[in-house]
Amino acid sequence: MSTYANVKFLTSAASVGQLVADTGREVAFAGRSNAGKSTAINAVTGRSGLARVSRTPGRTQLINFFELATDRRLVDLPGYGFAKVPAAVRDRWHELMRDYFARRESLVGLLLIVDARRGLGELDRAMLNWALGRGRRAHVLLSKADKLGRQEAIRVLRATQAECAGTDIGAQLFSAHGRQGIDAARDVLSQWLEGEGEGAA
Ligand SMILES: Nc1nc2c(ncn2[C@@H]2O[C@H](COP(=O)(O)OP(=O)(O)OP(=O)(O)O)[C@@H](O)[C@H]2O)c(=O)[nH]1
Ligand SMILES: [Mg+2]
Repeated sequence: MSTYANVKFLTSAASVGQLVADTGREVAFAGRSNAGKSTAINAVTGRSGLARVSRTPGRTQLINFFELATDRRLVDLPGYGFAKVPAAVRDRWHELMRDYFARRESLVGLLLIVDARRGLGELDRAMLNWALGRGRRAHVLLSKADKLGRQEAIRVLRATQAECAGTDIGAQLFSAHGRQGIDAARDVLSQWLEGEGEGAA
């Protein structure tokens, strides 16, 4: 299994003009503000200080690129759904996301981070539908699973899987703090980044 030993921060983009060259393959981590996207990137790469973790929701307003190997990237997207963000900031966010998703050829999959205590929300469903509509892979990490009891965690997992039934969207429990589901998430990433079952990139 890859340990992503050579992962490094590449750049932050505030506009589509600043995106890194659209070559190879990349996987984007998306989700509500504070869902645990940056923490998940740190957990799967095994590099605790790589992506910035914040207690203040909505802090990451840039698209951050991390290089795992030549032409293989992880992308930390700014979170959505944070009510206290000013309308102008939200509008800019929408524009940036729309442009990124519309034109990004190297984007092979969406890892959707959903706080297990909340479950899938309307904007999460919109993201999943977008990914499927454009022929991208998608997988849900039900994050912060350590905050739930076992029964409740399993209930949320089953409900999420039921919602995704009939698609090839996977869902799993995940906890960076509890070290749960990290290897499973890595397996998904490496399958997508290696392009298993698809033509070579
Ligand atoms: N208990 C618990 N807390 C977590 C876990 N993962 C993340 N958190 C906490 O959730 C908060 C938000 O984590 P981030 O990784 O910054 O979330 P984010 O989705 O990147 O947030 P934005 O970039 O602001 O959208 C932090 O206080 C983390 O410590 C987890 O597995 N368990
Ligand atoms: Mg973040």
